[in-house]
Amino acid sequence: MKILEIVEKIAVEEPRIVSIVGAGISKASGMPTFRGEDGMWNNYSAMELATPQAFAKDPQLVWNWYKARMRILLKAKPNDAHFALTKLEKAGLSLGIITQNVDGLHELAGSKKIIEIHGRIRYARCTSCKHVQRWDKDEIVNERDSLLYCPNCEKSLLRPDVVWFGEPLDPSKSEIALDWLSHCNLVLVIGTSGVVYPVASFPSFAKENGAKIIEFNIESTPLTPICDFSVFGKCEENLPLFVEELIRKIEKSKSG
Ligand code: BV8
Repeated sequence: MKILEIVEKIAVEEPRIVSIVGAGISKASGMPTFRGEDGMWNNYSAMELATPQAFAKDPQLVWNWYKARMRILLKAKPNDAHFALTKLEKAGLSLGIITQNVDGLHELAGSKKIIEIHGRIRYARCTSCKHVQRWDKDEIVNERDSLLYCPNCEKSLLRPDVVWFGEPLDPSKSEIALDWLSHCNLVLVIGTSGVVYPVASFPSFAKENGAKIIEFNIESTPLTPICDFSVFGKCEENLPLFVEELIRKIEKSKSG
């Protein structure tokens, strides 16, 4: 179905939109996805590396993975899909973005209402005390096979400030996310394989609260069956068109 037809059919007068975002939105910015053909790293899978067990066993291997990702991220820029969500927010139509991505590209695109539900790669936190700091500096990122230690308690290892598999989400972030999902009337599910929980359960939670769901992905996912519409193709191409048509429709209905 064409984007224009979807905008006509969703028939949401005062859109209160929540965007649930995954690695696919940052693909066009050069960031590798987790499960795509580029999702592997040195023959390891993210599932093996993004865990507390992997870090306990070989912190250097895990830090080398994050440094490899950061070297790509330092050259990455937000793409048209990120900017489309910023436009949605500026038009007053977005309750917020719930992103599984840790790359910080939504903030760089100018979005303000963001929940980084799986954390943020540009920060490192101490494994013992409460110290948190940025680490995305060239001298750190390019120094291979070196670990980061806490300058505050001076003994413990720093770890990436992200949520690994088997770790709980930040309850305060989950609470805000569920509040948004209870009050929204339209969810955009963008560039996510819909396999990582609990975020993969968020679209159906919103649907139970009466929201319509639109998926933007290059292929169908386990979430496709619960979506009211699926826009197949690159989100960096389709999402800007959708946002433009939606804003145009609302402005037209306001001007009578
Ligand atoms: C939790 C941060 C409970 C790190 C990430 C056994 C033991 C323990 C837990 C579990 C278990 N079995 C299941 C679980 C739960 C587990 C889980 O869901 N596992 C799955 C895989 C089976 N979840 C957890 O562990 C979560 N915590 O459950 O805690 C708990 C409670 C109390 C006490 C203790 C524990 C925590 C999950 C968070 C993991 N951290 N990231 C880092 O980034 O380094 S997840 C990681 O995957 C990223 O955040 C990533 O975003 C996320 C999901 O992947 P996607 O974003 O969807 O990316 P993916 O590559 O998969 O897909 C890309 C999509 O884009 C594709 O669909 C593709 O078609 C599409 N695409 C590509 N290009 C484009 C495009 N679409 C549009 N346009 C394009 N151009």
